[in-house]
Formats: sequence, structure tokens, C-alpha cells
Amino acid sequence: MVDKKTIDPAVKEMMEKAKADGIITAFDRAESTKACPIGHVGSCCKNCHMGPCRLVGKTTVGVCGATIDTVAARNLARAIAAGAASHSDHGRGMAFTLLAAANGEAPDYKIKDANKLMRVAEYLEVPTKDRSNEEIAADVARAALADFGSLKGEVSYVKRAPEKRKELWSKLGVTPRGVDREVVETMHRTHVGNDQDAEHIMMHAARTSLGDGWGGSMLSTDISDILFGTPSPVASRSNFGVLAEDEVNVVVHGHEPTLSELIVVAANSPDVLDYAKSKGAKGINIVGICCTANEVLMRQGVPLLGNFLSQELAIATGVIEAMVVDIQCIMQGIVDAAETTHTKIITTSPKAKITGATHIEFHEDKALETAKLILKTAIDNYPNRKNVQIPDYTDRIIAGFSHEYIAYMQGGVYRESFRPLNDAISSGRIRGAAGVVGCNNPRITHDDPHLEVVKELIKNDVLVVTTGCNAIACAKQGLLTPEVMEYAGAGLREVCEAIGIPPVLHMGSCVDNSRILTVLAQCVNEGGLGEDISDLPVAGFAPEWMSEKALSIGCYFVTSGVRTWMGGTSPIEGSEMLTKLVGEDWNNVFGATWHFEPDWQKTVEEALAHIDAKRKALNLEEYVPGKYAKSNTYFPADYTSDEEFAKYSRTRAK
Ligand code: NFS
Repeated sequence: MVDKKTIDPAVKEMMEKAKADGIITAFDRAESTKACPIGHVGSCCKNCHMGPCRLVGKTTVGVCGATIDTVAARNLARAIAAGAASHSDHGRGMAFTLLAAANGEAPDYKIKDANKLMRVAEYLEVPTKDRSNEEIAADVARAALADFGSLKGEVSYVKRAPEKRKELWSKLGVTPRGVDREVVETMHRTHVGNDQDAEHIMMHAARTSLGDGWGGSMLSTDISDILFGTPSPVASRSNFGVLAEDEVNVVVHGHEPTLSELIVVAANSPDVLDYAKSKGAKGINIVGICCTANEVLMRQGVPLLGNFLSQELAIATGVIEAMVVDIQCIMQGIVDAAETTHTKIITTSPKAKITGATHIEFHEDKALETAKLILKTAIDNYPNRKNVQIPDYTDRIIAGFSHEYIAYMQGGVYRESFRPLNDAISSGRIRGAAGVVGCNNPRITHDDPHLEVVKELIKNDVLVVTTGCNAIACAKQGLLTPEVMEYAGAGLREVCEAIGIPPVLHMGSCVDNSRILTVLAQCVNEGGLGEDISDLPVAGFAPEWMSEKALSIGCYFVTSGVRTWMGGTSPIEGSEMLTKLVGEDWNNVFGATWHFEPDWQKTVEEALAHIDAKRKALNLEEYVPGKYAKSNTYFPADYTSDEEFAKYSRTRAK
């Protein structure tokens, strides 16, 4: 059990209200449902009906003879395959939407970023000369769809990786061919009586995860940019205070921007607004939860209500007319929570229904019409509010740092490059960079390791890029604004002030972790920091992970060359061999290792030592803390303590 359930004051306030209203949340269920100690460490095999075999105590092999190492590797590989499938099936959906838009079958969608379309066409080898955007887009969509079950030797985007990394993957036989093929092969290999060598199983898990990162997820990000625009910095707000007392509140929750973008459009149409006013509301307030929130924040500035663990508590406010969900990270518990209030849970994806929810299926050919119907349902519900309470906490944020914008901000349209960033790293102004990403987990104090890891990194001059629920945690506690320089080390602060960026860059949703891969490849290709991603002084973190998608991300970070730490307990703790394989031996295979470590402080210490070792190997200038300080007046003595943090945090009552 965790000592504290959350550090977010708004979430705390809602927990009290939920308790009073009889709403049971994931926080409560995590307390009453003990994790199965055998499955939790990867030692339970249920891949056939001779079992499940629980490999514990004197039982060291399953009925078929499978060892604990084989069982743990099969479980991990299957989880990675499920994560890769989720990201990539989302990506496939985006490709189908682009195809429909290009063919005129989805009239409410347009090609918003023609420049990006041209760049993607080049990657996918689609001819562009003397062709209309629609013709190009249709071929781009077809090429993307073909990539999923590719007949070729490799997914198209592998070409975006540094030469050395591509050669390594090819030598190891892990270059992903197509994510469908890798996922299917994982399921095949892990069926009873098939691949029974842990190391061999994990090599294929690596290939599957690479199919996600450099295939499905990267395509998803690129196609979303073509359809809805490539993000650039946008200001917005976050936390429960974004809910409006006198407007119809609609929460978009899930992952695909296809629906949420259209809901934003519909909410601004005069007929819908007039209808809302006819019911006594002043307007319509769209806010987001989970990664769909990051998608519409980055492109439309839609405020963030909260991350994964806020979904049930949001309902407890009593002011949400509709929670509109599509796919992934949606707790079934929201339906029960909604029973106590007037909130309508509306499922929309043909792939995901929830018993007890209202299903209004969303199809691209009638996108705006469906979005309006959903909003009308929410508006009709506005007069039904009963017991309302909005926690009065909010903070300002700046989000929207796509890899394109990061290149642009370092030199403008004509001179965009990664040179200033690479130079800042070489000189030791910036010690290194880290991607901090991933979920919440009620078995870990909500948002606590997320924030501590980020604060400690920037204090130590490590530039942070963030996505997913970490990005939302940072947003809620004031870490996504330039003012957060107060927490940053002197060198990092100087660089960020010169470029005009915060030291924590919001890069989007979880599929947008592919943007981080692109940035890493661009840093290598810029020159001066080695020849491979594994040469860079960088690290990856998922401090509060829980989902299979997070395992796929962790695995592709590592197999792309980024040493990575996942918080909480280890899903492979049952196998010493497997723990050593990914945590030590993979350094000689992929040039990076993968760690599961509950002590966040230890993860940061190890990461800083790792960053320094990489700097040394590259013969970069020695990093000296405070070397670039103009004065130390802006260094709070110990701003990682709760008191100091409270002083500097701008999470406050409105
Ligand atoms: Ni990603 Fe985790 Fe979900 Fe987003 Fe949040 S829980 S793996 S961060 S919302 S996908």
C-alpha cells in the first residue's frame, strides 16, 4: 500500500467528495484488491489449459516443462505485443481516416498540413510531382496501411534511424518488417510448445516493440499531423479548475484525435451553442483526460482536466454532462461512478463498448453530425446536475513541442537545425536529455515520482521532454511554463532562456513518443554527439507505468539505444535470468539496458551517472554544476522539499 494516494490537491479534494458520495475509485480498489504475488512478478503461465501453472516455491517448471525464465519472457513478450498492437491499431485508424478524407468519403476532414504531407510522402516513396494533395494523401494512406502487414523486409520509417542503429538491427535480425507480422509472430512464438528460450523470445519482443516505435506509432503521429496540423506551442490551462460551473462540460477521454477534434469543431458551431444557451448554459466547455487530452491540447489548446487516475474523480464533481470515450486507458469503473451523478458515459468506438454506457458510434463519413449528436445529448443533460463541487485549482501551461517545432525554434525557417542543442550539450550547459513518460498507477503515490523525477532532472541541467500522463502531471503542477526556470540548473536555464522555451517540453500523447525517437535520430545526424542513439547522454523514464503500452514503449526506447528506468515493481522479478538479460546483458546487444526500480531517487542518480559516463565516452567538456550561473540567486536552497516546492509551484486557487 502506498503512504499517500496523491500529491495533487484537487485530486485529494475529490477523493473526499467521492467517499462522501459513495463513489468507489481505482484508489479504493487498489487497496482492497491485492495484486496476485505470482502473476505480479511474471511467474504465472496461463498460455494453455493444463495450467495456469504458478511457478513458486518448489514448483520450478510448468506442466509442459517451461522454466520460470521462459514463462516470464513469454509473459513480457505478450504484454509488449499487446502494447504495440494498441498503438499501431490506433495508427491504422488514422491511416483509414486519411484515405477516406483524400477520397472525399469523410467530408469533415481536410488535409491541414500539406508540408508535412510532402515530407511523409518522401519517406513513404510516394510521388508528389504534378499531383494534387488529395492524390498524394490517398497514396500516403495506402503506403502506410501496407506498412502494417508489410511484405517488404522492413517498415518504411526504419530509414529515419541513424545508419549505425539500422546496421545493428539488421545484424541482430530485429529490423521490424511490419507491426502486424511481428505481433502475430509474438503470439505464435509464445503459444504452448513453441519458442522456449528466454533470450530468443526477447529478441522477437524487441523486434515487435521496434515495429511499434518506428512503425505504428510513428505513422500515427505523422498522419495525425497531416490531418489536424503539426503542433507548435500553445497556451492553455490544467487541473480540475478548468471545469466551468455555468457551461456544459464535456470531457473527451481516450486516445484518437479523430473524434475529439470534431467535438471541438462542433462545440464552436452556432447551432450547438444556441442549443446550449436554450438550456440555460453560457456555453460549451470541452476538456480532456488522458492522451486524447494531449492530442487536442497540442493542436487546439483544449485544457487538461487530469491524467489516468483522475477519470473517476472527475465524475464526482457533478458538473460533467458527458464523458465521451473512444479507446484505451478507459476504466470500466467510470460507469459505476456515473451512477451516482447525472454524468453520461458515451462510448464511441466500434472497437470499445462498456456495459451500461450509452453507445453513439462514430464513423468518419458522418463525423460532424455524430459529434453534434453527442453534444446535444450532453446539453440535454445540463439541467440534471445535483450535487456539484469543482476543486479550485488550475495552472497555466505551454504545450505543443513537435520535433518539427524543436528544429524550427533553433534557427527559424531557413536555418532550422539541432546544432544549438548539440552544442549546448557538448559544452556542458545542458548535461543531457531525458524522456519522462507514461501512466499513473494507484499502487504508486499519484503524480509524486512523475514530478520528483522531472524536478530533479532539470535541477541537474537535464532537459526533459514529456508525453502522456507525465506531461499532464507536469502541467498540473506548473512545470510546463517558462517560469519553471526557477527549478532549473544554471546552464539549462541559460539555454532555455536564450531559445525561449521551458526546460520541460510537452511533446504530446503516448504515440508521440515516436517524436522523441525522431529528435534522438536528428541529434545523432546533426553530428558531434556520436554515431548512434546509444552514444547520446540521454535517459528514459516511466515512473508510474502500469499498461502494456508502456512496456512496448520502454522496450523500443531500450532497443533504440536509450537506457530506460520504469518505476514501481518489476513484471519480471520472478526470473533472475531475464532481469539480468535486459538489465545488463542487453548493453552488449543494444547498447542500452532496461530497469524496473521503485526508488525514484535511485533511478535519477543512476541516470545522471549514466549521462556523465556517456559524456566522458564522447570526450565532451566535463559537466560542472553551476558553471554557467550568472548568480545563484535564483537557486532555491532545496526546492525539492515539499515546502519549497509549494512556494514555487503556481498550482493555486484561481
Ligand atoms: Ni500512455 Fe499509460 Fe494511457 Fe496515455 Fe496515460 S495511462 S501508456 S500515458 S493515458 S496511453
